[in-house]
Amino acid sequence: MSVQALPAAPIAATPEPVTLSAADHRFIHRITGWNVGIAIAALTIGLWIGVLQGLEHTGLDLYKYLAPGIKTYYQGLTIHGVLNALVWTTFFIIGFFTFVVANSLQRPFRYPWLQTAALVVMTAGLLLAAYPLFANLASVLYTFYPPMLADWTFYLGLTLVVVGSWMAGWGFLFTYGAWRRENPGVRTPFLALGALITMVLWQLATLGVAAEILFLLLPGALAVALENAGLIAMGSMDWAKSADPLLSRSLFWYFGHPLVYFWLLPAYLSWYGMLPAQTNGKMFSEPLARLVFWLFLVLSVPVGFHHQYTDPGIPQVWKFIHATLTLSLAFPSLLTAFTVTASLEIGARARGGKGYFGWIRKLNWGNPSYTAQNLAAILFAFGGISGITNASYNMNMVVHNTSWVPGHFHLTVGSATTLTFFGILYWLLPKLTGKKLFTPGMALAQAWTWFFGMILFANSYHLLGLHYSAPRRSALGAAPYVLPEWRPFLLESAVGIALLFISATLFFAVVAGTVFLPGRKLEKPVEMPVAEPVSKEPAPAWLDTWWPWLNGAIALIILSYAPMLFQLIRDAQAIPFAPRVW
Ligand code: HAS
Repeated sequence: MSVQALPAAPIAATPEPVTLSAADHRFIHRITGWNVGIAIAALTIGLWIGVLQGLEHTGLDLYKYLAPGIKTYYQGLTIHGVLNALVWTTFFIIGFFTFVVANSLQRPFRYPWLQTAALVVMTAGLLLAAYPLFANLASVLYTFYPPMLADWTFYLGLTLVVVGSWMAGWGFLFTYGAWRRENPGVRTPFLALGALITMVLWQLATLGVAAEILFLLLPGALAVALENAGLIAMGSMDWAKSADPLLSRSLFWYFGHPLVYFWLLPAYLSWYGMLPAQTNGKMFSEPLARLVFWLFLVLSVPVGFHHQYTDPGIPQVWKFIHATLTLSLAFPSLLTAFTVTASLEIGARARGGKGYFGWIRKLNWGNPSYTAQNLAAILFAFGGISGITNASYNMNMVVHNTSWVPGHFHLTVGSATTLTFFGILYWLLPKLTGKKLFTPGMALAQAWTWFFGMILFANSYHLLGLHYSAPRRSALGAAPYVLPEWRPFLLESAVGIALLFISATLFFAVVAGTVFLPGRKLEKPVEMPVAEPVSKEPAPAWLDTWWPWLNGAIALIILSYAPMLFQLIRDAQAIPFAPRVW
């Protein structure tokens, strides 16, 4: 038989591209809306307690009048940290990415039930964790270091929030897989790619905290609960009621530092891929933006020991390796600083901006969504400087466990992330509700008051920590060691807190007015801002290929963690959990 006569091999047909129907849009809006709504509700409580927290430091303890349910300073601090740092961020990011992934790929979710189930599991977890927080059964701070032990519902609740977020991420990845089959050879849109990389980073990062909770903390908490309920004999599960604090802390910080990039990358996604479009700009370099996200995937995890420079039991060489990797992790952020600024400059010059710096005035400062995000980026430049200071071993010895650290993270997660998320909401809420923003002027005032409030607050905390070693996580209002020299800084922080309180009130007024006030229908629909790249050339294929980056990330994690974790597990010394002291 000749070759020509052979029957033709069946060619795998490329599935027809699918687009979003009106019903798909409604579904995406619903899931996004619920996630974002829950995030804002958590933030409302978290910010209110934050204000009381800050005022306590200045000697003004208003807890008993304004939050009588909160029994101790540490209960307040735990609720503030968990709701703001863990709940507000995670729910907002899942909601935002739900919107971004579907709209960027222009494709409905492959398994919509998975996105719904993710929301249900996350919400159930949040409710379960909220109970011990408010009942004062889990005042262990958001880092929950043993030997402190919270009620089992706290750990199980947090686990469910994480598992739910994994399910949302799997849903994004299945959808991406389907899109990829329908669009062979096409570059993944930048916004979808950035969101997917962030979710894969989250999967890698959360393995540490999952191991800590499932193997070290939850069994102990369950043992205590079962004994107290008389369901098992006293002492029958003593093996579970202890853990090695150093191993626990190491697993926590394996997760704890990439966690901060899980908070940051959605902001970067918006600064790179959306913000330029809001000021007539273009993406200065799309390939570079992709490279930055891949670098974060590779470098974000193997740095956790920089939170443990003062921990005995971690040999210096591992601290040195993690310090070096941390400083290289600043590189993609420095790239971001220059390229995002260049993208915005393109816009400002298109709007008539002139001169070396004069163009800055022509940026879209009248738009609250734009302004909030640009102010967030400016604050992050300072948060980045204090981060690099923290990462430098000898400087860390000066500032570790002082108020410098809350100064740092209020400029990062409290500003770069949170103020950017506010800015995103100022276009996303009108998009979801079909109603005008209530009101652009109020939203602008919100962004500026947050900006100045955070400058004062973070500056005073940084200086108190640097000059006077004022401790973090301490009820300074009741502390006998507060020196008169601290007073001006505490006063400065109080002015900052007052501005932040005004800002938070304005934020909630904008949200409530937009969502609940009747009428106010948009004349024309809001579109998701998408910045066009300057160059029409597609990004190189190696910047749209997962395996080298994912393998690199896993290899680096193994090299930088496996030997030390092996040693920590081998030498583990179980210390009994402490009785509850709060
Ligand atoms: Fe951090 C502690 C090191 C970034 C959050 N960090 C914390 C804690 C939190 C936190 C919550 O090495 C406390 C944890 C606890 O409870 O104990 N951090 C760093 C380093 C970076 C860094 C090196 N941190 C972040 C981000 C966070 C965050 C981001 C949240 C979102 N951090 C540390 C260390 C500790 C630490 C130690 C432990 C301290 C201790 O001893 O306990 C870097 O990623 C920072 C790099 C950033 C830059 C800035 C680039 C600037 C940009 C803005 C550009 C501006 C524009 C505007 C575009 C180099 C991108 C242009 C303006 C126009 C007008 C056009």
